[in-house]
Amino acid sequence: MGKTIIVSNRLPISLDYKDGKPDFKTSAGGLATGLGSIFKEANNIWIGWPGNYVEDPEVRAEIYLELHEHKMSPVFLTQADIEDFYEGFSNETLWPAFHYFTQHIIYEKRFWEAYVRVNVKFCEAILKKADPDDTIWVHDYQLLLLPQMLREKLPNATIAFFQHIPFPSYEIIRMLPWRKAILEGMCGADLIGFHTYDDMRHFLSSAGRILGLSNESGYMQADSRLINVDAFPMGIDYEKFESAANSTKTQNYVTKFKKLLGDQKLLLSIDRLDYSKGIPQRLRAFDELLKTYPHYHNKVSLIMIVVPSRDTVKKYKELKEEIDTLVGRINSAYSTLNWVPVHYFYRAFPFAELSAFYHMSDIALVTPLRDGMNLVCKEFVASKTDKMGVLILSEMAGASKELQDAVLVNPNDLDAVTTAIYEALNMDEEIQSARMTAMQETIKRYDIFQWVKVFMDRLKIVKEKQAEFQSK
Ligand code: GDG
Repeated sequence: MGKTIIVSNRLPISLDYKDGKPDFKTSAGGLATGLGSIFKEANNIWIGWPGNYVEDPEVRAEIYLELHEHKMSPVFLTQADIEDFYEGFSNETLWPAFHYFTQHIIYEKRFWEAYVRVNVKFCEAILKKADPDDTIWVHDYQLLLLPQMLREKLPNATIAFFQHIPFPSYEIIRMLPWRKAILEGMCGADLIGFHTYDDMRHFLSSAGRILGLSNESGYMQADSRLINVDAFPMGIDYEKFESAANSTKTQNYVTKFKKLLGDQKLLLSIDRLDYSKGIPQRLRAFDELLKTYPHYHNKVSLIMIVVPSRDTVKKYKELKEEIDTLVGRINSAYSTLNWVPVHYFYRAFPFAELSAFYHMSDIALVTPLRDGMNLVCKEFVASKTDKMGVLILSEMAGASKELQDAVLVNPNDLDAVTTAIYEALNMDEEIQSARMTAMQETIKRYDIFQWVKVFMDRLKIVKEKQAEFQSK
């Protein structure tokens, strides 16, 4: 059996410089944790971009050697790659298209050419490491062309693809001038995974209408190859969030934060800066709550963490300004000397503090306009070890399909979100506990390790079916 190669645009590290020397921090993200169980085994490796532009060839060589020690292999991007492939086609064409923000899509030939060029760059980097019988698991929308590029060079390899963001309706896909190449690129994989059944159906519909590939129970036949398409809703490292919530470190933060905040109900909002997350809409609903129910002044606060992301892209800069303005307006209208309605942080927090925020908050307000899955809501539920608390969740998040015991809302319906907050603030403790327990059972059962296992097991089954099919 060959080795497994994980491929994603970003390696699970952040690269910094200490006294002019490259310095890495391994990322503790969900994907890194889940796949850690694979890529750290045997000869397996992870291939991706370290996340920064590195000009000096000597520094690149140093980074290469250092990462090699950690079973990672870097793909270096030029400034033009970063601008046109990453910020351009990935984040200004595909991201808005796949999240249904058609008004934000930029159609730019230069971006597309860079996207092809960087997918080729990844393919070449993989070919240097791959053997013909390896398993290659490609992740996400930055690398949609890669499965087919790999298939041409390694016809017998086992190639899988998982998309972390939504896959939109055919009506959106057909808008993209490069729709055929994109779908053909994905179809180089043996197994194509999405978070939800709807994403899967949208993909199958586009593959049928644009490539003429019909399917039977999620199996498509392209040339002499069978391709399986299915939904694999991603989980979290449940145990990590549960045990952190009960740890002394988190509890110390909880005590400290509660003392600072005083006796009030806490709403929590955590996202990367992104227009798909519905942050301004959420602030407007909170504003409406304070306007409609003045008895909550001094009694309820919103803790809003916005993690800096893509802030070199114009749309994101504008969004940041809109959020700053809205928070300023709410706080200036309602603050008193001992109460601030919105505690707003434009930065990431260390894990123990994040765990404390999850554990101590009464309500998590997770209202994206679109989200592939959304892990924040699952992390909140896992951290509520006393089973008290309410999750308000957008119907547009992939997670809503599993978490039917959340208070589900349409994030575009301001009144509905305001009412949901009001109901959550007044929810009976027994009901809170019952709903939280049900959600915890779901998330605990299907955690990140189970997700990886189910996906890899399916990949094996697909290869067996293919062998059977080809021998007929
Ligand atoms: C994409 C898809 C899909 C947040 N603030 C802090 C912090 N975080 C961590 C959370 C969580 C992660 O960031 C965010 O994950 P999400 O899933 O919510 O969102 P995206 O980044 O948009 O992820 C999404 C996901 O891929 C996986 O497939 O669910 O739909 O868009 O894990 O904990 N971590 C720390 N400090 C913070 O302040 N340490």
